[in-house]
Formats: sequence, structure tokens, C-alpha cells
Amino acid sequence: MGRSVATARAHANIALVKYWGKRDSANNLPAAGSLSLTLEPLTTQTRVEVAERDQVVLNGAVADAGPAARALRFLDLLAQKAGREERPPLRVVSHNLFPTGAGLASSASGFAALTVAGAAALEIEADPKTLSEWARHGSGSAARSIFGGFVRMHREGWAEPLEDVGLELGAVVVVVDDHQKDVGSTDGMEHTRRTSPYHDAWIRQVDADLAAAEQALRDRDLQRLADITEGNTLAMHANAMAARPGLLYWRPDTLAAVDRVRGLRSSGVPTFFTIDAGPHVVAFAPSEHLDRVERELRDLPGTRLIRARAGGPAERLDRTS
Ligand code: 2P0
Repeated sequence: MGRSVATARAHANIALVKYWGKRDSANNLPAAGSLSLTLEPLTTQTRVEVAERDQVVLNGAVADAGPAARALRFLDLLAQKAGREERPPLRVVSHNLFPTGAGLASSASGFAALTVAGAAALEIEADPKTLSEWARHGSGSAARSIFGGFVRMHREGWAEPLEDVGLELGAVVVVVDDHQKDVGSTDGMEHTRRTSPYHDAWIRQVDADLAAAEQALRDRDLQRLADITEGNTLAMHANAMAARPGLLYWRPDTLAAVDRVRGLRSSGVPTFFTIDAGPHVVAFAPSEHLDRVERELRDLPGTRLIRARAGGPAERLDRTS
């Protein structure tokens, strides 16, 4: 194998119908599908090169043992999937191009970028569906970030872009100041699966919400999509809150932001919210309404805003090898 280097970038995604529960932890297979919108400029850029020894550098600093081992194990898996007996030592240099420490999900963009750059550096050819399936092993949500726009993740463990979507949405992300350490998604969803009495009902609801959300997208029915998205995120959090002990990801400023988005919507502005496994609120709206949404959310105390638009698929930024 020649000395090889590859750089790729991928965007984060925010789910409208959420992934919260696995049916097979060893293979990181979800218990249900999910549906997301890939968002720019929530972007990770990653370079992978064959080197003298393994090394992982995240945001300018040598990574801690945990994240470094997770990235390197993932590269082992890529090599295995491609039928390689062993892989060469690799140096990974990755940057999040959005404010770090904001608590915004970076595992989706991170593992999607690592999949594309890692496969290229190892000189492995794969189609996007296969890359998506591989990315899932790094992080379930990363399978969706291989693609741009609206993306459907299948229960079988790979994602694909949704065709024939007539709606163009952007988002205002309300980053809520938070000094607590959240329970990460992997641990949080496993704890919920084991201890929440609502978990089975949640998984059934996801299946129903997925079908309805896809139909709403095809029908360009924004009100219906808004109802499904808000209902789905509240159900995900209700399920997590019902775990023992309960997982409560919200802060007071989370509710303040939700209140504002609901107020705007009832005054006729087509906007709606979702909340991931953290305190931040994402307000979706068609791009022509985002200025109005941003104005309404700007003076919320203890928060700052990131404006985002639909992003493209994960892609290589160079082809040097
Ligand atoms: C989602 N989340 O659908 C949901 C909503 C968080 C809340 O996908 O264990 O970090 O690495 O497969 O991908 C976060 O889950 O979990 C997530 P793992 P991941 O966006």
C-alpha cells in the first residue's frame, strides 16, 4: 500500500424523527429508523494519513485516550470491512468548524468525515450506501451525515437521501449555556431502554412518525411536519425522563426558547422546534422566515444563536495519494 493521505468534510444533522434506542449494541443497530436534515455550517473537516504511528488530533490538541481509541478502533473496522488483514498506522487530524464545547452533536459529522477520509487514505472504494453503513458503526447518527438534505435512516443500519422533497428548510440553533455534564447519547439511550416503562411505546411511535413525516415532506405540508417533529422530540424526552433515574436534558432556558418558538408559530410564522440529547433548541423554518425567527430568539438570556441551512453530502476535499 502506498503512502496515502485524504481530507474530507461532513456536516452535522438534526433529526426531525429521532433515533433513541438500539436493538443490537455490538453492531450499533438502531431499534427504529430516523429522519434528519443535514445542516451547514455545522461542519467537521478531517485529514487521515498513513504515518509512522497512530495518532489522533482533535481541534488542535492530541485527543484524550477515550476519543482517540474510539477513532482508531473505527479505522480498524474500516480496514476489516474492506477485507484487509491489518491497517497501516494512521494520523487523524480533525477540526470542528463550529464552536466546540457548545454541546452540539459532533459525532455525526465527525464519524461521517472520518469514514470518507479513512476509506480514501486506506485506498478503499465504496459507494455512499456502504459508507453510510460503515459510518453507523462509529455513531448511529453519522450514517445520516454521509448524505445531504433530508435523509432517512433505516432500521437495517444505513441511510439514504429522501427524493422528491418539496420543502426547503433552514434552522436557527439556540445554544443554551450549560455547565452540567450531560449523559452522552450512547449511555442515555441504553439506560432508557433498560429502565423506562415507555420505551416500547416510543419505538412504536417512531415507526408511525416516520411514515407520517415522509408523507408530509412529499405533500409539502409544513404544519403536519411541524406537529410530527415537535411531538416526536417531546415523546423522546418523555421516554428519557421516565427512565430511573430520569434523564432530564433541559435547562430553564430550553423551555424559554421552546415557548418563543411556539408563540411565533401560533402567531402564524411557520416555525417549529426540536431538542436533541442536550439543552439546545433547534427552530426549523423555511429560509424566508429565518430572519423573523432569529429576531424573536435573539434576546433570550443565556443563549447564543447559530444560523444554519441545508447542507450537502460528506465529501473528499482532495484526491492526493
Ligand atoms: C438523533 N440522537 O436522532 C438523536 C436525537 C440524540 C438525540 O442520534 O450511540 O450519538 O453513537 O449510535 O449517534 C445521538 O446518537 O449515538 C442521536 P451512538 P449517536 O439525532
